[in-house]
Amino acid sequence: MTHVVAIVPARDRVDSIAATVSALVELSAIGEVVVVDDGSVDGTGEMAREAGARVVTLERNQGKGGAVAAGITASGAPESYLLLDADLGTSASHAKILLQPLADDHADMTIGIFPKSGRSRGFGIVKRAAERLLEEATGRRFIEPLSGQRAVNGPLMRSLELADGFGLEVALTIDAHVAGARIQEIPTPFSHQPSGRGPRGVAHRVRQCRDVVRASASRLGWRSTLEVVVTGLVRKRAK
Ligand SMILES: Nc1nc2c(ncn2[C@@H]2O[C@H](COP(=O)(O)OP(=O)(O)OP(=O)(O)O)[C@@H](O)[C@H]2O)c(=O)[nH]1
Ligand SMILES: [Mg+2]
Repeated sequence: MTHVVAIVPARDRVDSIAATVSALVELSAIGEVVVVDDGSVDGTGEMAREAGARVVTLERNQGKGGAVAAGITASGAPESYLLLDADLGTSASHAKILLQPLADDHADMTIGIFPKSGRSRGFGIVKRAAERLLEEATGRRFIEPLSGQRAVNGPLMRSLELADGFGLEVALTIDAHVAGARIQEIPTPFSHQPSGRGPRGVAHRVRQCRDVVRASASRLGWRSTLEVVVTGLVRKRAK
């Protein structure tokens, strides 16, 4: 049996963390569930612990990338990692789908695609920018460039320097591609709690955009990054 550690970065997710962790601890493929409580003030850490996770507590908020990096540092050297968002709830049980291609040695990283109906309902701007940046960096079109639901080969993961905040996913894909990794996107029946188009959702997208641009700029250069983002905003994606 391969040794798999699931890492769940969480900030103020007391509403969903227990269901997410409970679903993951039930999966025999997962050896340990590590929740990185990133400066939560709502009791997320306690809920996660009660549900069966090992909790790594960050006193001050470090952002998603820093939290995942802390989870990896605290997790020894597993054969594979699962990265999963805290708001998956009971649907986290589908995480095993992401592991199969790694177990079969068909992929080094898998990315979970949400069903169409369950995808984030934002404005699509950050997603389109991320899609274009990944296309520039890898020559491939990704369906869910920002998906945080991933299985990653252990040695590959430990060889990469993770980007800060919400730049994590785009940077992971670019860096894994540069390292020659086999990357597969897989349809999964996950569901989550999209932040939508309200003030919370807009604030989330602004932070996400900033972090994606920073992570890309440090890999592709500022000039290419800004060119790609600006043309992506102006031009509709060619079908
Ligand atoms: N470590 C850490 N994780 C965070 C932070 N903010 C959000 N997260 C986690 O990142 C994951 C994704 O956040 P969500 O708010 O679900 O974002 P999303 O699903 O990409 O976007 P929406 O569809 O707009 O909600 C969840 O596990 C959050 O708990 C943060 O500041 N630090
Ligand atoms: Mg979410």
